[in-house]
Amino acid sequence: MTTISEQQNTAVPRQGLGLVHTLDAAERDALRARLQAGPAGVACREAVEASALPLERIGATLFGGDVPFCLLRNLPVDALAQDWAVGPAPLASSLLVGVTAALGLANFGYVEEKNGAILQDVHPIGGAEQTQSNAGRVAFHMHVESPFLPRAARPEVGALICLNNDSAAPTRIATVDLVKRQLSAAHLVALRQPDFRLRHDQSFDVNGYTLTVDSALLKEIDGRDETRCGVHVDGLHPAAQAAVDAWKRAADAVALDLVLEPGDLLLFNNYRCMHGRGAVEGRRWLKRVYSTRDTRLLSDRLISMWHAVGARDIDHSF
Ligand SMILES: O=C(O)CCC(=O)C(=O)O
Ligand SMILES: [Fe+2]
Repeated sequence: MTTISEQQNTAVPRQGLGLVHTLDAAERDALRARLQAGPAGVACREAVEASALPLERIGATLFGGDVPFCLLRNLPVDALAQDWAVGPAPLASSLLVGVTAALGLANFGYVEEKNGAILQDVHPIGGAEQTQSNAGRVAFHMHVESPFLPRAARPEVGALICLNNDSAAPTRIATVDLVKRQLSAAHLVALRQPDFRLRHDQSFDVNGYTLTVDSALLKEIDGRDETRCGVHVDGLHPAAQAAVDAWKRAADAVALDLVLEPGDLLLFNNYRCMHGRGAVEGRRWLKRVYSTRDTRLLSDRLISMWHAVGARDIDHSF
């Protein structure tokens, strides 16, 4: 028989919210007016800088906070008609560009993913229902963006803005710190060894090749642990496989479910958080951008994965 205190001790903790900031109606309308007044680019950044968004706190949370993700709510996004289809969404696009620029981030796409698209539409796509990708409908397991690429080629920050979520599918998020706390010391030691094989994401067109890399899944960088655990990863021996299985189970167990609503913008540190998505049953449309402060591999706002894996002057060990 278990006592109540034992039950509490074994209960799985849930990821707490990082910074949440909601604009009031007047602040939202003022930001909309500023975004609509100017053309794209610099004007978006200036509109965001002039808004009521607490940019310093957002930056401090993303780059140095204990819970490095932020939910910004009630932002002015494009109103959709009843029979909307995915298409241009100038307000949502301006917000992604403006907020990331105001945080000192550079946006980029990959040459080999979605034809180099920088602002990407995230929605279910016919034929991809069963895939582990943001075009799928089945639950998308916890992952980081582009885990198979070296850190300098991975997004530092992922940004997702919601235009529609009729399906009420949750975006799931968990920090490395909280996932770590669920694991045994032996599993954590195992995750720090280069005993894991990561394979390229399905969203990349690798010209028929299979790109793999062997790496640790957990590493301390600048005093904080980071992960590069993705969906497509195998342990190279049974103890490594047991450790990654435990890691994925823990990430699933502690993840916070955020049902984004139109006007919600989620920003997360992609080195220090994992994210995923529940199953999608109805309509849904987010816009996404990858951002980074590390622009060494960027050329004309693009990273080529072939260039990244061949680059001599970056760390390829993690
Ligand atoms: O659709 C979501 O909520 C998240 C999907 C995702 O993981 C992504 O687009 O990177
Ligand atoms: Fe993702």
